[in-house]
Amino acid sequence: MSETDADLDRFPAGFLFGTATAAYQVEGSVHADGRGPSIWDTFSHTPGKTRNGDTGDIACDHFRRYDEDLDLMTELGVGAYRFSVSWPRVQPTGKGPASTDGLDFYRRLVDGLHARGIEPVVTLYHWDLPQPLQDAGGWPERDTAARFAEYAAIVAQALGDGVARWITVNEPWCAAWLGYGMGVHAPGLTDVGLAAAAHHHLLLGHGEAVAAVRSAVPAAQIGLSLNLGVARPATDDPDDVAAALRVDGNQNRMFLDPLLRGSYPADMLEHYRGRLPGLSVIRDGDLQVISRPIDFLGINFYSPGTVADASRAAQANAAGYCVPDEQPNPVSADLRVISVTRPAFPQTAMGWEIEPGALTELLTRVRRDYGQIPMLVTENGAAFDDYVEPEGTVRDPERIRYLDGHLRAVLQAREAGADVQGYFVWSLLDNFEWGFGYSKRFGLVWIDYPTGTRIPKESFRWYARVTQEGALPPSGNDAGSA
Ligand code: IFM
Repeated sequence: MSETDADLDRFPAGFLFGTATAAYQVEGSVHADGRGPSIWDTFSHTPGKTRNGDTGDIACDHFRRYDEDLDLMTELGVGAYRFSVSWPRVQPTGKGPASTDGLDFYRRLVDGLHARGIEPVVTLYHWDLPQPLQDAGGWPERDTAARFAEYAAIVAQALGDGVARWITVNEPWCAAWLGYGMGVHAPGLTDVGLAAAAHHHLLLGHGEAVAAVRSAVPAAQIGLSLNLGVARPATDDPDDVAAALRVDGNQNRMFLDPLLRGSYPADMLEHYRGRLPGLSVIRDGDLQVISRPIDFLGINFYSPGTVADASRAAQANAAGYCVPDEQPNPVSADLRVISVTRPAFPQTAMGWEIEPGALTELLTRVRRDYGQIPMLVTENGAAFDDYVEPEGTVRDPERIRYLDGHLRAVLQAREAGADVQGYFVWSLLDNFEWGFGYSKRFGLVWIDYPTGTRIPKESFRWYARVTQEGALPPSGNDAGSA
């Protein structure tokens, strides 16, 4: 092995290894202490919306078993735990005074983390909008951004003495486009114009929350987590190249440009003109709010994508791609694109292609196009069809290989000049995977849902070794042997 290879197994001192969860996916106890309903309670209780009708009512019971989960984190050796605060636990109706009981849960969590030497990283919004705010129109309404800023101020004042790193919004693309455009996430609407308006107000809410958190916690490090994509054209035909550019606009540039340059990309403004209310909701001064300085950019990454122009399914097929039979969703139809997959690439249980090098590509692209900004990979991980062996263990070599590959990709990106300062495995626990219910397992820890029993998987032991040594096993070693 060359010296360079050896260097690329090791992370610098201070690199933040973490793991992540989100409130609705793990907490359960949805009626405890006066918690109000969120759009995900409503959506998951609507017949046909989630796999097997699964809901987050009990989830991993983390609300009651958090102490046990904190002990698992100690064993895992992580320096940080990223969790989200449930808005309807703090403000049951989405406005008005805070629930002290609701906040107390997060206080206990923060204190428990500090007692174990683990840094809390708080996400303020991971999709559980209080239902009354949706009843008033939800994210397509400007007022929701103002309500979010109020809520952010409440949480920052309550937890600010114990939390130094804040993420305003998680994956606003999902909240806007899956929730209001494709209808596969709460609140389940299929209207591209509403999705575009929600997109803008989620970014506006982010900007307002940055100011709210900064004023309550002046020394805070504040950012947001974007699920950016790597959108490649299926062929070099100009129509496919243009299709990939439209997807890049929707997934990447419509976020990065307003946040880091203070303007929306012209091609996307043009594309969404006429989809109402759409981006007509932008008002003077909004872009200044959205582009308020942030301290880091959180990037969630799982898989790259390949797209073709909607008129070119036959050509993509002839070029060797797997082309889906089903009708494109409303957002892709509006963008006039189809997503295709490459048969040669392995996939996770979500059907997502595994290509770790795409993460390096993404991180270095952000650095190249938007300048030097500290980055954290705030989510990366994979679902596989895990099972418990008769002797009670869970062997998950594919997950170990996936994590190993993506951690190496982070090192490669750092080597290429991207300032990546940390990495969070999604997820600590198997949990409620939104529309897929409990059918998909992303955890380092197996959850036996009927009993709540936790079983650390082999990937847990593997990641514990990485966090302890600050290094990956030398490349060439079987990444699957934990
Ligand atoms: O489970 C989700 C998480 O809530 C947001 N990012 C992607 C994960 C896997 O789909």
